[in-house]
Amino acid sequence: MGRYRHLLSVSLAVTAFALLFASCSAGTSDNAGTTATSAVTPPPTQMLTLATRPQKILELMKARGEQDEAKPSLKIVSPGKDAVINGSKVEVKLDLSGDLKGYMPHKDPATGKGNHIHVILDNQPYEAYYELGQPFELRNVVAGKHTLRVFPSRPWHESYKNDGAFQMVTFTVKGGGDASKPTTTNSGQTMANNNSGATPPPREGKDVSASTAGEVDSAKPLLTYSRPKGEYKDADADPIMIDFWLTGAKLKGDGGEYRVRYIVDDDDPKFVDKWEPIWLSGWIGGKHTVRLELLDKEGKPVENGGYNTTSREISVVK
Ligand SMILES: [Cu+2]
Repeated sequence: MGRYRHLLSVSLAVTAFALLFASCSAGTSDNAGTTATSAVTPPPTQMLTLATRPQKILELMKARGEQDEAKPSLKIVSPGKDAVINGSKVEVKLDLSGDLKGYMPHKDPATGKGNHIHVILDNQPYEAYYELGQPFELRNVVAGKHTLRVFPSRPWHESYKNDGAFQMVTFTVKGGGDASKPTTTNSGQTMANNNSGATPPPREGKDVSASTAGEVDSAKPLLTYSRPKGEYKDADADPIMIDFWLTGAKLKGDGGEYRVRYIVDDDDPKFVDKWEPIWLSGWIGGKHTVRLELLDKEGKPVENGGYNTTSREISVVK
């Protein structure tokens, strides 16, 4: 009882302080307050600059011990290579091995963060898969040929880039893909609630958008877009990391001849010549497009099933 009273008095004090502070600042900066909230202010121009690896991540790395030197190796147990799956639900089962140095996917319930696997159906944005002990369900997968790409990732979504970390498989969905159509709209958008009152599925999974595989040749150079993705808020939006996976191609700065070109919004193209994440700062609030492309030594896009040029829309909330 005493503890609750203490908490109550603390929260009252915090509230009182906040109110006091709010009224003070409103009283002393009338002009600043009104202009800043104007909805018709023209958007400021965005000037992105390369940033160093954020201090916050350096500290996380330190706290993780040797984990960032791990060489996690993945195996796609299911779906099998060229498997034919009846029905719209595809169970992804992975086997993690290799020199893990303590690396283990798991979501910390307290922070909602942790090591995880990036799971990519066709060329859709990745889904995060945390608990490998049970399968990850790709739901509402439409009939046709599909690709699945997976690779291990850190809590801040930077991928492991060692040999064996990346795996890809092609499979086919038959029949059931169309039966699940009522849960998706014509455009492939997933309806908000497709469980018709049933309890939500206990497994990790995702109602995926409608897509089929590109004509990808896994023996050819392949760029797999990973980050950025989704929404970035406040401190997480400055800087924002660009990260990707590369197979069958070595970049110029790593002794090869390929380049990765990135274009943000309508900015001039920029290049990544070493296969490592980069961080960009200077984002303004709103929606942005990030496009990654794999280029050959002549500077021409390398074609591989359409996957080597990928654009994603992200949103920055500030
Ligand atoms: Cu991630």
